[in-house]
Amino acid sequence: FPQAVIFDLDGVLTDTAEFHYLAWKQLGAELGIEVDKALNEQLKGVSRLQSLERILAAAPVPPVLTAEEMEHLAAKKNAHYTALIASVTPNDILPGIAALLQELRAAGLKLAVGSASRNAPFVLERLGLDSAFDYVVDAGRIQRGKPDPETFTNAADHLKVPYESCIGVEDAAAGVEAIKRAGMFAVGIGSAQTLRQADYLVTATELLSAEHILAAYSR
Ligand code: B16
Ligand code: MG
Repeated sequence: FPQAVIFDLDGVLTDTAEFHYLAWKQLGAELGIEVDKALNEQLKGVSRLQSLERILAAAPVPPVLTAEEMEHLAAKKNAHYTALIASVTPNDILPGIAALLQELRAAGLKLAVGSASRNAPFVLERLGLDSAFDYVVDAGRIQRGKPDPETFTNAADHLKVPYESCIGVEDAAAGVEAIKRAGMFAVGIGSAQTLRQADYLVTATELLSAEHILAAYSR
């Protein structure tokens, strides 16, 4: 029986994935680089600096920047992003998530957030979910972001749960890969095309239920 469920934040608990997209799009426009949906798919779950590297690499003539210039651009994107998330409220918790958290708790499972976002504590607070989890991964302390498994193994280590007894929930290809490399059961939210490695897949959060997830895990 599983003992813990580790949730991604952006795109799983709430749709801040859209805000990340808009913020990168805005930064891209300032740099003359088109950030479209396909490029954005490559940024999901990926850290701020790595996302910036991928955007710059997509430029017709990729600019060569110093570490300082990179930091400056990343800070600019974050300013766009924090302006957008200031308006998040508990109404922005994605459909089905609040009920799912309650069901999993009732089933005795530990709950954690495994987000690559340094803004995760603020977003959780805005959502009114700051006390809903036993542990929130501090992205600032993770050495290697998704698709490296560290985000998920860090949560499991803190919860003192073996990796094979953990379930990870993700909307990003990099995130599902991280869960699988951690040796955990992967629940994907999205299309089978993007999330090929998921052990159990739904197309939207409202289709998630503790009963279905636990049944899929035990199969
Ligand atoms: P920040 P997740 C990830 O969060 C986002 O999917 C990704 O788009 C973002 O670049 C990354 O967090 C870093 O976020 O700039 O706020 O530190 O999906 O792992 O919850
Ligand atoms: Mg995500």
